[in-house]
Amino acid sequence: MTGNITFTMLKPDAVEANSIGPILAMINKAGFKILAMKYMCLTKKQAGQFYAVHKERPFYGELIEYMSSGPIVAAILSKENAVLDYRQLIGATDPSKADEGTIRKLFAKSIAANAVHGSDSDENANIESNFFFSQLERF
Ligand code: 3AN
Repeated sequence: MTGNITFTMLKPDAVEANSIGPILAMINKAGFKILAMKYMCLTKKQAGQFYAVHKERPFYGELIEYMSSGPIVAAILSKENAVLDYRQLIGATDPSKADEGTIRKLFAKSIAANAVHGSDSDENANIESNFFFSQLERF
């Protein structure tokens, strides 16, 4: 299925705002199928591993604190052209620059607390999916 999956997290701000249902509805309406899903809290260590590529960025510490501050929903989504189509559905990293109708425009509070994560490449979609889910957890 390479090329047809992406990995997403609904981040602590979206969970806190009771936006899990509305965001999942948008994801399904856009044609994505849910291949795997879990509701969980990340430890600081796990958040640090997941975002290791950003280790040198000034916001790394803030990002790790935030991502381990409350529960998240992690999921693997499947659709043709999943990575690019999902990036389009979620909108720009900075919600003030996100297009109208995108998930981040509708639900994100700030560039740090920006409601959802979406993989930026097929390679990272696989790496991120494997970080959270075993083969037995995919349907
Ligand atoms: P995206 O999530 O759109 O792929 P990345 O990979 O550049 O964006 O950033 C990963 C995460 O780091 C973002 N989702 C956001 O939570 C956080 N982040 C990015 N840029 C900033 C920033 N300038 N200040 C604070 N947090 C940021």
